[in-house]
Amino acid sequence: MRLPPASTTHHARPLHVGSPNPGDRAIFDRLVDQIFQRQWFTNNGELVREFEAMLCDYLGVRHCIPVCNATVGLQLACQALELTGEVIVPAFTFVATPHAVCWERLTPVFADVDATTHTLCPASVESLINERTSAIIGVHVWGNPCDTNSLQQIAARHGIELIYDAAHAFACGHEGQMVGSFGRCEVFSFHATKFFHTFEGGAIATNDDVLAQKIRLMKNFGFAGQDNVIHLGTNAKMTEISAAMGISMFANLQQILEHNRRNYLQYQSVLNQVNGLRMFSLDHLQRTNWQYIVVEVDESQFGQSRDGALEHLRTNGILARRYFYPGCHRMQPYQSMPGDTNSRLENTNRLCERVLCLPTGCAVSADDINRICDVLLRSRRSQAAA
Ligand code: T4K
Repeated sequence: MRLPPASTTHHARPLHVGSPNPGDRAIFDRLVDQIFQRQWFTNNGELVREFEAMLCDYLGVRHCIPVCNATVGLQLACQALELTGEVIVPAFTFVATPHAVCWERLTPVFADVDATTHTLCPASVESLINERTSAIIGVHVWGNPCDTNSLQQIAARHGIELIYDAAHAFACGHEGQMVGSFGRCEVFSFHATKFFHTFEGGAIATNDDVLAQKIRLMKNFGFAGQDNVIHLGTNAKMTEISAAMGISMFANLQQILEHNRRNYLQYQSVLNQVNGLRMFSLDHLQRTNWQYIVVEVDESQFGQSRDGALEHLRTNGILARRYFYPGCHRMQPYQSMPGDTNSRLENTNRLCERVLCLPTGCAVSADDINRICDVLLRSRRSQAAA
């Protein structure tokens, strides 16, 4: 058994959304010793190369280039594809998605998401395409793959690029394919809060050799060899210590998946019986990492608002989150941009008002889930005094 045991009930211990999943500590320690023996800490070291080979093998993709984080990975993808003008993105995502676009001096244009899948609505995307549009960035939110077929058809029809923010979607897949090989490239996040992590980190997956070569140059200042800079570049390299964590995560991957799945099914068995709560469904997916417990709260039926429930949970030491409130379009600098984005983002706005993410991952035990569900149900106004 490589995973440390999940806690038993301990009411004083706060329960977070985003508690890191553990890598295999013995493997990690051994790799750290090697790093110190070699005195090689970064710049495409042995562990980064080994980690990349493991990623490619696991995902069945030709290239999966480790980078320092997904935000910079998305920026590199925008640069490498030489995007211009407008890029269509969802507003129901972590703000890193439009920020990466904006940082590259491109204009993010927000499309609505589908009310059920929470991913980009193809019809909304197509209605926003014009002569300035150079790309679509889909987000596989909660590890649920976008409607890749429809988006691919739209991109082809209009001659624009299609890339994916796959920050949530490591170990997920559909259409018989792992996430990693859809679109021109896909960008994973290996942030500490993700299903699979390297403390901070990310990777750009692609089957396009030419694009991969360009991204490799660009992530290392454009160096083609010592003293030979042949391209504009930045510093987006992953360190050896992060790669060591990633390699050690592979040893636990299957057990983390199983733990997450058990947690999901336990939550589902309770919460889907409750009037006014609807859990985002993962169990129909071909492959998922079960990393997100997402509940939509319908105040009129549940008898408490989403924010009231959140506050009640917090008071009881349960740190749930309302991702992605208030929606990227209501954050700066996007809120101040011209145009009436709000009226076309009906589903986004509804989700931003209703979604609550509950703690899961290896740090969360069956006892914890009983307690979290109990506290959530007691947040209902009629129950508050009970
Ligand atoms: N695209 C999407 C769709 C994303 O969700 C993200 C990242 C990105 C792109 C960008 O990827 P990176 O550039 O980060 O690789 C957190 C994460 O910082 C962020 O990576 C993640 N999405 C986002 C959804 O969540 P915050 O602002 O909520 O972080 P924070 O500090 O409030 O932590 C979240 C929870 O995790 C807290 O309950 C505490 C817990 N936590 C956090 C850390 C860092 C731990 O228990 N241990 C830890 O070490 O953004």
